[in-house]
Amino acid sequence: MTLTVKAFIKEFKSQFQSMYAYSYKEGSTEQLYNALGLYIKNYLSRNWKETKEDYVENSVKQVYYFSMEFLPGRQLESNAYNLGLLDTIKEGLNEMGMSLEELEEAEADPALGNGGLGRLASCFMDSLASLGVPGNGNGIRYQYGLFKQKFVDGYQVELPENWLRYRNVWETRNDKSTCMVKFGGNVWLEKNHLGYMEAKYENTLNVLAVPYDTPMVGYRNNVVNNLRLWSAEIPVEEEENYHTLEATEPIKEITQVLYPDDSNYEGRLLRLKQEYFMVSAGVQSILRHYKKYNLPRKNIPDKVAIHINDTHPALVIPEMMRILLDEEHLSWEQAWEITFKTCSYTNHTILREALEKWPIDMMKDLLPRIYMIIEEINQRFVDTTAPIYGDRITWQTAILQNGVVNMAHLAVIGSHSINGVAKLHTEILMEDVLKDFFELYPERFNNKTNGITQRRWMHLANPGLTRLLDEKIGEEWKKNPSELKVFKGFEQDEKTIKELAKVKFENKQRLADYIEELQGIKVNPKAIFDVQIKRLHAYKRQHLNMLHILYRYLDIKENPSKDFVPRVFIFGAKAAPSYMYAKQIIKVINSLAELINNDPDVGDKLKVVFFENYGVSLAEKIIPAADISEQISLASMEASGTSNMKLMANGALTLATLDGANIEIKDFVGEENMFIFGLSSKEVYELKAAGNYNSKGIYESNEKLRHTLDALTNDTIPGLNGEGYAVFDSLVNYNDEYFVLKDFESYIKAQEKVDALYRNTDEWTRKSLLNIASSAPFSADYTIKRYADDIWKVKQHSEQKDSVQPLDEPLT
Ligand code: 26V
Repeated sequence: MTLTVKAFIKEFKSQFQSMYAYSYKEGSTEQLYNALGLYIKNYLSRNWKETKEDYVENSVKQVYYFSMEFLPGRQLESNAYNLGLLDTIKEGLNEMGMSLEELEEAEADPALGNGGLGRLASCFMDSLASLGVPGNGNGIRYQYGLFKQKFVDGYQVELPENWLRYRNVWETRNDKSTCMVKFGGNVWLEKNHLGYMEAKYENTLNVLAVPYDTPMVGYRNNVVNNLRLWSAEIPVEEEENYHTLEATEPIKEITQVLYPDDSNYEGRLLRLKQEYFMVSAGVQSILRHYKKYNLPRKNIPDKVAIHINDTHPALVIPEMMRILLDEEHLSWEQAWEITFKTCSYTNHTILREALEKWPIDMMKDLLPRIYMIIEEINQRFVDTTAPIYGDRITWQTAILQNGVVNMAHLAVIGSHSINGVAKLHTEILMEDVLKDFFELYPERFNNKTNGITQRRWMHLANPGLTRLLDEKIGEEWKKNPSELKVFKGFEQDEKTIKELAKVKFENKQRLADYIEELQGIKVNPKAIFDVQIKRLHAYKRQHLNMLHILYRYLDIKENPSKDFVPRVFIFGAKAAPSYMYAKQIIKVINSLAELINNDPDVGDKLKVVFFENYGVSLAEKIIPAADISEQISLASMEASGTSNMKLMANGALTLATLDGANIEIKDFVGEENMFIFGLSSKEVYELKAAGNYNSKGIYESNEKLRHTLDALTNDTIPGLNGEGYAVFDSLVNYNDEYFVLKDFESYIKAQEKVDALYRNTDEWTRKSLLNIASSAPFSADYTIKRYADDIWKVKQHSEQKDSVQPLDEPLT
């Protein structure tokens, strides 16, 4: 049944009135937004209920995606869109004198993740529902999301992100499905009267896990899956023991705040508590739900797939063992077979300092029973591996090593599938990071290149482009992204090229207006919009970008009559609060921006915009307006990248090293339609192995580079307090860990090619068109299809009229 505008207006008014007891005309933007959100939630509730019932009635296999992070972005527009209500609602609101855009700004953007890993989880949730795959998310309902970033004198300052302040209309608290999670205390095994070994506990800290469920709406297919986020509370029956606010702290803090450091592992007790809390509640709730299927326990892997998103939820493995052993009284062998067949693991980073290793003593104290089980998993692993493969490899792959629990090893040993997130990354796992495991279990390793949801990142973020595509190639691409390739046929069509250029220009104009409104910087929409948006990290090399800007600035100053192609450099990046070097890079970029943007000699030739508080909502504004996508990590370091895919799909040309998924972008769009520079991953490995890298030598021998680097320390950039020296020192005196200086020259050359091509607008736009038309393989729908088929063995349950088609050149 389709909703008419008239019916919508009537129902919306009554929704508002029932919530606030006055007319919508008196409502604040927040109230109107809340009413609209709840209206949409009511509208979808029937599908939500029926989807759940359908899964149980048909005993279908379900996936549970366990992730410490989700970055869903705002949900009002995307839910309305997926339900097919967007146009009706927009029209209805207009008739009532409001606009959707205005109400949408009142929605909090839940920053329950750090970056790529969390956003990937949310793209996957969207694709699962849209493909009709029975799939659920399992995570934490952090009361405070990733910090809000402000710049004060160019320095990053962190503020709390209280995203729940005005309530969250999308969630449903589900008191019926709470679980108890136990920490600490003493535990021992005792034979009970039936002769089973039973685990006995004393003096534990008992924490109530309360689930908040959020609907994950499929694209026009009546499917609504579930995202379950857990919140920690005091158990009702223990309330009398918690007399003071202070006493409640150890419980409340568990789900209070997201850890903001995604690049440097620290063995913090609270983080381990968070991980176990989420895992234990999730596994308990799955096994409880499984009972509804009335099947023997040995069939669990036929009906349940649990995915471990990075090692953070790897305690799923011992937790599942614990329940099957202690509560279901299975034998070790039976429990292990079930657990192993149920679990699969994705690795998202090769950064050694980000790999989780928990001190054994900490694990023992906090999770005594879990530690006992890990010890046994480790012992059995050692006992079976050593006789066949020898001591060296066994020692290197053991879970317990040098007083720590190696979580990646636990995840690999307990999972039937291990995957990386781009071709190169998976190769690096097999040849380097997890090399020994690849020798033990080659059959477990596979690649699943990341993807993005076109619904959010094209259809909704870029309506101009979407209209153009609909007009040129029909609407089929929206259900079946591989149809995007039809757009290639318009490569030589002058009219289409002009129209595409116009779409981009309008997007840039809109972003330019926004920049002026937000930061007071006037940028020329005809300039190249050059975008680098991602977490700030030395390996991602925002400072290489900065050096090029500085180089260009000096060039403008020294050659005032030279003809420059105007450029606007756009950054969005948060640095982990404790990551000093990353924060120093932010400060240098901000001070450099201040200098450049206010220098009358520069004018339109160069501008630098560093957005505060980068996140999903900002990305939606920036990406459609980008001309250049900066993907300049040191080759081998970036597991995949996903902003590269979003930018490409919106017609930006990629300026990249051959790292992560940039390699696949090259394979699909062709080298001639992007700008590649720098060392290859192989060269990086060789250079590291040779051990003779000498950044100071490069500094001394390259005049251009020396001139640029010297500007960091000779007062060219006002307002710095040693940050220029810090960057200079790390690059010149501490031998430049990420080979920035080594790649500098070839980066500058690539940037010159960018300028040259941009002078030829049609040629540029033609390449832009080819990028859009080649972006289909990076649809998360395809990625999810491959996870579902190869790893989880789950089917697209709901009848799909337009199920995902195989690609011409499938990614493997
Ligand atoms: C690591 C840690 C370390 C312990 C403390 C908290 C914390 C939080 C997050 C992380 C995850 C870092 C891994 C990550 O985000 N990897 C990114 O994953 C993207 C999706 O696969 C991929 O595109 C990026 O290349 C990769 O850097």
